[in-house]
Amino acid sequence: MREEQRASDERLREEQRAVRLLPLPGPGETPPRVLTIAGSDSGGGAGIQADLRSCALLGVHALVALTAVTVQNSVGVKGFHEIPVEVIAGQIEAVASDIGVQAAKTGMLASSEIIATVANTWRGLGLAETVPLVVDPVCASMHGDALLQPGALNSLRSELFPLATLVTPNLDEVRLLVEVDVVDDESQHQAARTLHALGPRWVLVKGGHLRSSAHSPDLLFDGVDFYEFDSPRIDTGDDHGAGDTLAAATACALAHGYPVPSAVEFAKAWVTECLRAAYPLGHGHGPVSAMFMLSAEKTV
Ligand code: PXL
Repeated sequence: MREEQRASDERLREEQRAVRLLPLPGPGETPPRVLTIAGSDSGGGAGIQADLRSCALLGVHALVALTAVTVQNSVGVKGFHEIPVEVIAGQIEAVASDIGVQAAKTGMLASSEIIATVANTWRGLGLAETVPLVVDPVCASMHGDALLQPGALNSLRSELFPLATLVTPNLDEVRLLVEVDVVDDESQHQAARTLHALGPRWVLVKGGHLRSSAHSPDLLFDGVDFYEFDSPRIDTGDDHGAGDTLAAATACALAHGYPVPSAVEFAKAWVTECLRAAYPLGHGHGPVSAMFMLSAEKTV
């Protein structure tokens, strides 16, 4: 009986691993590359720091085009410094021309000038036709501190969205971008249709901010079909970096050649596990944690 129980536990663990894992590179094998075009979080919870953790723990090599340096901790964002646009374009060109990129994601872009630079560089390098691009339209931190100039919403909609394979707004971002207040299933479908009309190939309207629900229903739309991804709501105040993590994991799966619905399904399972493993940090909100993937079984 105990043997049977052990075998069944092992099967369950195998199934969980299968959900979480992308194909891993062998020793000495070059992994797929994901470019993150995003800001730095000095508190280490969100932004490129979150992206790098998810990429590493999913066996993907992350490339970085840094857009801004935030001054923040677990309590809030005190300010940020924008990286000059030539330096942002230079980072994208340098890595794309030499190392090669299988998928990319954008996070904090801060200003209209930076959005225009990213869009023009992406198009100019001929990446728009060949490399999947996940656009996480970051507007504010979880504390409500602005991470994007209010006037830059238009640039996001008109310049970046048409280049996106997938856009991944949360409900606050949906309200800002298309003025749809998502309160139920019907308004979530309406938001997806309105966002899709702006030009991205796919839209994921994340339901995680529907606080009243016991579930976290995300809705994916390609202009024809709707796909629903549900997961239990993980009730934690330590969810800093959840959106970044979802977008990064989606980009990792796309870099492996997954179709968009499978990539989103994988990323949703990934972020749910990261939410389960979230930890407190400082005096405010702690981060979601990809470190649940680290195993104590291996030693050096
Ligand atoms: O989670 C959105 C986000 C993205 N990028 C940076 C951030 C935040 C939230 O605080 O600081 C740099």
